[in-house]
Amino acid sequence: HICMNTIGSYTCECYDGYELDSATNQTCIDINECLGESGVDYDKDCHECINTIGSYTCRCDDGYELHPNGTSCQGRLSEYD
Ligand SMILES: [Ca+2]
Repeated sequence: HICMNTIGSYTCECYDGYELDSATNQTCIDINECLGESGVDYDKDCHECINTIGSYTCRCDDGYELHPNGTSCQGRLSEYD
């Protein structure tokens, strides 16, 4: 993660998919996007959200497959493939 000195202290920023541990404000920890809201914290087309370190992935309903971006589901018979 990235830390910046400020006057008398310092602050840290985390890479995408991570957030500062609120207990210490010093360690970046994975965000569990799946605990959030569908369409806000994870893709609304993600049928079953599965948290991963630094990101998340999805398990898709029958007839759907994981989108190449790994974070949503798309119809298997899509004409847009
Ligand atoms: Ca995550």
